[in-house]
Amino acid sequence: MMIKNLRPPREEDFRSPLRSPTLTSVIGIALGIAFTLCMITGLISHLIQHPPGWFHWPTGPSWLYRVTQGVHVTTGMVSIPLLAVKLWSVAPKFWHRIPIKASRATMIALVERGTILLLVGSAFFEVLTGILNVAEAYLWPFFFPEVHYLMAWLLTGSVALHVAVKLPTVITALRRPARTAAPPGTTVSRRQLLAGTALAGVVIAIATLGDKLPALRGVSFLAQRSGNGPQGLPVNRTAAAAGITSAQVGTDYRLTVAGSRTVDLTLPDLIALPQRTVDLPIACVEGWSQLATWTGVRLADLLALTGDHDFAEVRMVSFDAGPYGRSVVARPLALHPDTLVALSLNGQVLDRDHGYPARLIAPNRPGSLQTKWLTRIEVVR
Ligand SMILES: Nc1nc2c(c(=O)[nH]1)N[C@H]1C(S)=C(S)[C@@H](COP(=O)(O)O)O[C@H]1N2
Ligand SMILES: [Mo]
Repeated sequence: MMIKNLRPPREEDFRSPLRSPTLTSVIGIALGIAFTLCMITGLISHLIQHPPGWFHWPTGPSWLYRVTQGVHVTTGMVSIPLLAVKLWSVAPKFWHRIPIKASRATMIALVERGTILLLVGSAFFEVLTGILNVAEAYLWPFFFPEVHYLMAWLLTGSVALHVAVKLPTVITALRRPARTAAPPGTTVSRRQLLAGTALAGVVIAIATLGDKLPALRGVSFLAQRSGNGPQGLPVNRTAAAAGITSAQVGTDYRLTVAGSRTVDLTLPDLIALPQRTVDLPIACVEGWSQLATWTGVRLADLLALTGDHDFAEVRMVSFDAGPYGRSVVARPLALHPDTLVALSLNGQVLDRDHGYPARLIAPNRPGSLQTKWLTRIEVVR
């Protein structure tokens, strides 16, 4: 008896009459839309951070990246309940035994099972690493963005193949007249199951998006990062974590602007230059974003000190030797009037955790490229 109960489940063990090709199709389409939006916005974020020669990200509107990255993280989160219900709806198939014979049918069945394994595996990997990244739990030995990006292509390929194979099934299933009542043997109708899944998706979307919409901030439990940090702005990496020393940012501080001419500027030098104040968001790749008021020197004004006008791009170098200690600013953004070397935030001298004495802030740019603790700016011709 015990032994019998311990055997792995069989296809026939799954009895819920709620499972149907129609349910699987409807949820599958929703999941397909969520994954597509997530992939496109993820690809945009990747291209901005690792731009190939042909790619040009516009300098505005300043909130565009905030929106694309918000869509990326939200669609990723919303895909969790969709993925769960989708897998539940086809669960019996995973326990279907393939009769192993030296036949074409066996071959095809095994290949299909293999591609499904890739599909489910890569989907789980992407969603899981995404969630853990949003929670800032780096539990893995690899550099998250690279692996998340590569697996996204595996997932995209698996999804494309899956859609191509299943399209006829989906079309047939959706042509069937809708069954509204609860099927015999259950009290839940398919419509209720779908409504429940949709509700879960909406709750998660609100919980994720809330840090961008002040009215929702109080209920956004998945957006824990909002509001922490000095000067009313979250901190991604603190000065202590980045190993910034008091000597580096004390009275001996110099900002070197290097080009045909090289100038070393003290903090009082920077303060004496014309100041500009702009409202720009920090939009972290991890999903949180927040508007703030920044005051500082236009990057274009600093670059003018070098006498170089035909430069291709500009390199921002931080005291921080970590992965986000350097960034490249393309020429159009470097010359944009709102691109600042900021010295103050929300009316106060920049907190050390926000990049004191000087940090980059530019419109429509991922937070990861808004380099803090600047020590050197290099013109690249
Ligand atoms: N030097 C340096 N600059 C950095 C980082 C970093 O780790 N080192 N983190 C970046 C990231 S990922 C974000 S989201 C923003 C956050 O800025 P804040 O901490 O001032 O809010 O700073 C960016 N600038
Ligand atoms: Mo970030």
